[in-house]
Amino acid sequence: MLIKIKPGWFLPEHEATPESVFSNRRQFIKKLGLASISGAALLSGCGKIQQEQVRQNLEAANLRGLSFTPNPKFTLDRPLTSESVAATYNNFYEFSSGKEVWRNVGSFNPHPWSVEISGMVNNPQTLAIEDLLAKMPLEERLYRHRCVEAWAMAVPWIGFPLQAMITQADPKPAAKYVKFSTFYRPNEAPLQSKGYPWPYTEGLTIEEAANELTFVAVGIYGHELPKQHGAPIRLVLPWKYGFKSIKSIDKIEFTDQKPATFWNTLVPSEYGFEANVNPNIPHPRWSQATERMISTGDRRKTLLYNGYGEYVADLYNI
Ligand SMILES: Nc1nc2c(c(=O)[nH]1)N[C@H]1C(S)=C(S)[C@@H](COP(=O)(O)O)O[C@H]1N2
Ligand SMILES: [Mo]
Repeated sequence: MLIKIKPGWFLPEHEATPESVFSNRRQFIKKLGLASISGAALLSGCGKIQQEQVRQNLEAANLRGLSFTPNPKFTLDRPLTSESVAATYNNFYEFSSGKEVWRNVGSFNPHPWSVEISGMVNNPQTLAIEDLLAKMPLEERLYRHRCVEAWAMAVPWIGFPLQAMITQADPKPAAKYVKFSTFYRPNEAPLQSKGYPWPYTEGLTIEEAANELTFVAVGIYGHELPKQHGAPIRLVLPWKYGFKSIKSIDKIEFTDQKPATFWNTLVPSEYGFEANVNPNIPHPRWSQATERMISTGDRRKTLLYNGYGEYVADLYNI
């Protein structure tokens, strides 16, 4: 994503390392006639050595397995993205403006953790993540994910509907929006010392927040979230562009004011508050008609609401 005031360290995705490295490497390999090298490994930036590093990195993270029930309602129209690709191609600007977030999360310590629920609610509370995990029945959902940068993946999240937390908090009738914030820890997140409007914030209308699709993830691929995916707790909104799915949440606030959000504050002309996936509304600098799957490189047609219209179309009047 490109911002108007462009610091030297900031690059939009298609100019950033992974993309340029991939295309240069692809040209290079073509020249050498090595086209037989796995397209998937190439596109993910995962040569054999990196695959091994990723595997070791995930193992070293010692992620706890979670018990959950698969929710058969949410199935996919495309193959699942491999874990090693999803875990090495992330957006998490607190740690990196490129995709190699997994290499920069070493100092981040998401344990212990709690989430403060405040604002226009009858039951303000601070929930320790351990208590939440013990209390909430966990389910697994296979969801498509679409980044505004036109890449996509499909992954198995573990968590619970946000609605369960909303019911507990018991919002007052005046609450019209829900605001979410990520931690602010410049000592653990190197880019929080740079001039972005930290902490990262996002927002939903109360109707969007209560929608069946709106999911709070505490795990992925059978275990707790690795740091690069937003440990220990994040939002997953599969019908909206990925930047709405805020990671590592520590505050949820109910309010009657539309919350200021991170990307909308930086570049209002490019990143709206609603940000629903829509192939017919181009980003000001690129088309949104198609998307690229990060594991295989397949190009697919973008689906309106990322294919989730049956759940969310009645929230909007387009
Ligand atoms: N706190 C925070 N949350 C964030 C981001 C971020 O930079 N910081 N990036 C967003 C974007 S643009 C995307 S596409 C998704 C990526 O999620 P993933 O890395 O787990 O695939 O996280 C979203 N949540
Ligand atoms: Mo994104």
